[in-house]
Parts: sequence; C-alpha cells; structure tokens
Amino acid sequence: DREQLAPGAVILRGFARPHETELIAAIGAITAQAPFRRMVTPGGHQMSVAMTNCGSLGWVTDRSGYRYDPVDPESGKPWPPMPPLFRELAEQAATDAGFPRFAPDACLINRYEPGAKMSLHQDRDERDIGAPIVSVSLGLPATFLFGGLKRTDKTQRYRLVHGDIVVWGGPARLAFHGVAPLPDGEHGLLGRQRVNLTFRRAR
Ligand code: MD5
Ligand code: FE
Repeated sequence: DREQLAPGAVILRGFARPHETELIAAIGAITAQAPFRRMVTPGGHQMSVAMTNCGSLGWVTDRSGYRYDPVDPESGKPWPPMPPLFRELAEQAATDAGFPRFAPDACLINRYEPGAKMSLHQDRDERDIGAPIVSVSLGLPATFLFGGLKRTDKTQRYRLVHGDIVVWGGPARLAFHGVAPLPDGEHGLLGRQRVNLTFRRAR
C-alpha cells in the first residue's frame, strides 16, 4: 500500500520485505569492504549514527565539511559498487511514488544502535534537488521526525519499521527531518540495530 505522509513524501509500507534476506546479505558484504564508522561533523562532534556507502559516490563528513567522495577516506579505495538489487528496488519504489527513471549514484548506509539519533537537518548536498531520495528501513523500528521548510516549523512523527520504504521528492525534498533516539529492542534478523539505506542522485 502507498500512503502519502505529506505532499511529495510517499511511504510504501513493507515494500522491501520480500528482499530482506538479500538486502541484509549485501549489507554484510559491503560493510566487510567498507566498515561502518562514526564520522565527525564540521563542528567537531562525532555522530551517534555509524555510516558507510556503496555506489560511485559516498557521502562523507569531516572537520573540513560535507561532501560526496568517490573514495572511502578510511581505505583510500573506491566505495563498494551498488548491488543491482539496491538500484532496482530504489528505482521501482521511486516509480511507484511518481518519480520514474530515478538513477541513484550514491547509497548512504546508516546504522543506528540504541540511543543513536539524527538531529533535525536538510539534505542539500546533492546537485539535482529535482531527484527524490529513497530511504529503506531495516531492523528495529524508529520514530522519524518530519518538519517543514524552516527549522522552526513544527514536526510530525512517523513510525518506520523493517521493510518500509519512503520516497521523498517534490516539496518534501528540502524539508527538515531527523530520527528520534532509537529505543532498545531486538530484531529477528538484525539484532539490536536499525539500518537505513538512503539512495540519492548526488551528481
Ligand atoms: C534515516 N537519513 O532514517 C534518514 C533517511 C540522512 C537521513 O536523513 O540524511 O542520512 S532519509 C530521510 C529524508 C531524506 C530527504 C528528505 C526527507 C527525509 N524529508 O523531507 O523529510 O537514516
Ligand atoms: Fe537526511
């Protein structure tokens, strides 16, 4: 089923569930090459969310700023390639949400352990903000915070669970958003964590 959270934001409940086993295996293969790491923001704070990437570009942050980089700064090697299943699932979800021909070149993989959170922010490091962002939730449930175009706009809360996909496009593309601290729990396939795949067209 598809449900509109807000103009431009469509949630496809359970859309990734048929692929859960392959998705988790692929995440294991990617993180064997490019392990999760907690990056530092330009302000000098270490993020509570651990990250890695696959695809031709990866999102990174350090003291010098945010950027998309073809190389993993930890290994000096290119990020692992984006598995065809990832690309196809993201494209299919985007098409179902009304954004055909989505061709992601970056997949940021976020790992939340209990207590990890993502503060309210906008995603503005991508060149073409006409392209949507597709996000796949796996593992423990989380409370997603969805605000407006101004940081001070009030936020709505949505629960995202294992297998849900959200497509953020159009007027939702630049909305402020975040993730509330992850409650502890145990997921049958992923244990004590939430993993989110975020597909973007960066260049
Ligand atoms: C997450 N990640 O659950 C989210 C999923 C990030 C991030 O926010 O930057 O890594 S992507 C949620 C998103 C993207 C673009 C727009 C909006 C939400 N939105 O308008 O709310 O780890
Ligand atoms: Fe974001």
